[in-house]
Amino acid sequence: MHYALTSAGKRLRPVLTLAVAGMSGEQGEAVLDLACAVEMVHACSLVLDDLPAMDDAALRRGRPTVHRAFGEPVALLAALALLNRAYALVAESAHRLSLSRYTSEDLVHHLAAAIGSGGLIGGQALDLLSRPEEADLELLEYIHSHKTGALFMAAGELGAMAADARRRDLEVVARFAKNLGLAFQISDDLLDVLATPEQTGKDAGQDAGKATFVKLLGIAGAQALAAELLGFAVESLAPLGRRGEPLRQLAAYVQERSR
Ligand code: GRG
Repeated sequence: MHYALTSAGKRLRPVLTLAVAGMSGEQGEAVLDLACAVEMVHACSLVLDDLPAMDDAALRRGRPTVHRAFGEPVALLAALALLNRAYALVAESAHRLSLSRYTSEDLVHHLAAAIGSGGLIGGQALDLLSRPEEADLELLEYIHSHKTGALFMAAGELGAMAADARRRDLEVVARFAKNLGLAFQISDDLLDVLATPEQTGKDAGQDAGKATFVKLLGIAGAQALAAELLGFAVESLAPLGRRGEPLRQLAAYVQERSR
């Protein structure tokens, strides 16, 4: 668990949680714990994704994947333990925040919905089961907005809930995070063909047998779609005014990232 969680990841999802909560001045320990829970879910998903039964990856965050370092049984158990710790941490931190608009159950339920068959797990299942030659843009968007986008959305929404945000602000954050997550996945597809393992910390060409935005649209087309989605993400922040500035900076980071 420690190896999976403390390796050199970018922490983009928990940073999103902290940035959204911070927009409303909520920056205490409970929000930090909530952000850690989001990163635990992400780390769990990476451990599972890397297993021989899925991507069979050797390298992650610049070092051997968890199953290569500790064996498959330990990798599976570490992933499950991270997931369970994440739920417990969300429940505990939501309780400590004593919110007026949301209950602790709301936050746990929200995370569970984002991870389950209508979220990460559903997206991953469709990714594994669909034949790459059959995939069109609609299917690819569905897969990635679930497999990757759902956790970005949950990260943003949990941050908004932690700040007791009004429904309207919650919806703005959800729209922003949805577009950011999909753009992030497209940039991931681009880095898979354009970047080296030294840059990304993972094997290059990992997506070779899969349908990707780069295969469907070409490099320039994928870059254009990512830029368009980031444009939508930034536009959707208009109702937040200057408060949305940290989120604009996150969108700029995704536009420029090289790892
Ligand atoms: C039970 C949580 C859970 C998941 C099961 C395995 C699975 C279902 C889903 C896989 C989801 C997945 C790994 C999607 C890929 C998302 C993606 C682009 C990961 C890379 O994220 P970065 O670049 O990684 O933010 P770092 O290492 O920087 O954190």
